Amino acid sequence: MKNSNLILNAEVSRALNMNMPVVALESTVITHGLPRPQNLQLARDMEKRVRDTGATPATIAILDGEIRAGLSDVELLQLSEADAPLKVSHRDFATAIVKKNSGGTTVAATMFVAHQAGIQVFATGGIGGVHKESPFDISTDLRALADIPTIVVCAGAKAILDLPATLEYLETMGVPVVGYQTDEFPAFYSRESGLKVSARLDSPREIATFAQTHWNLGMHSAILVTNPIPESASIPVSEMQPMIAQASAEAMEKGIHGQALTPFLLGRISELTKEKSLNANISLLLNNAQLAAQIAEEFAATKRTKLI
Ligand code: PSU
Ligand code: MN
Repeated sequence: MKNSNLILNAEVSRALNMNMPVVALESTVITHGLPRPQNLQLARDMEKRVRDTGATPATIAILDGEIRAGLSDVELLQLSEADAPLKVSHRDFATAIVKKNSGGTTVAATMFVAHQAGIQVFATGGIGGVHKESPFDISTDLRALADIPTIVVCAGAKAILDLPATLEYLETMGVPVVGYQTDEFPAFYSRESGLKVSARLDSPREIATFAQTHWNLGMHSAILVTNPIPESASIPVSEMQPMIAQASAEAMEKGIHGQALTPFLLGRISELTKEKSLNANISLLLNNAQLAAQIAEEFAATKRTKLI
């Protein structure tokens, strides 16, 4: 392990040593993405979904200045109830460590830790991207996708972002955007966006083979796997659009920018759509945890075959 600040729990460490499937899970969704008490329930349910699908969950977070991969139930509780937790992306690790803070790791930060821990597959809800409010507000998630060789399973990106610009950035950086059983880039709450993925793949095995092929060529980027929200929980774009426009206008009016912008927009949208968006969010997160566990199993199987 390259990072002496990184602590793996025993279960994750054992699974990795045995080449068993492991799925990294992010924690900004726990600290900044969902309200209490749904955040703790979701964290537990995502871990359970990963286990039920046959893989070991490794929730990644910072606890009292320590970078952790794999949390106990008590530690999940501690994180979900932390007082003013940090939202930790690449630039914030050293801050959290020297100040001994606790925080949730963003998609970018979770990829960074997962890669150092030797975990290839990661499940999240939605990635950050290029914001509409300011063309210079580009999430570190996009740079991490360009640089860190992991398989990131998400439900696309929310229409609070400039989705065409986000896809252009990913194309420039050479990041494959895979549609799982779809040709269209999903827009988080909605299955449709009118935008195309770069490759459609229909099974977890094909995705594992695709990732091996990409990396065997010498590529170093992530593979972004986009998994549309289950039909029953999805909300049409036309229904979301007015709420997104309102949240965006309020953010500009209040001068909200930087790290606070994404949590503000997400919070306002969930207030405006009430229970519906919360249920959609939970449904897609569990769906992504399951697909990530299936991909991790296929990926681990290819690694075990090579060792024989
Ligand atoms: N998108 C969502 N829900 C989230 C986030 C993004 O639909 O909770 C979180 C993720 O942790 C993501 C982060 O990595 O917000 C991006 O923040 P920023 O735009 O400040 O980079
Ligand atoms: Mn930003």
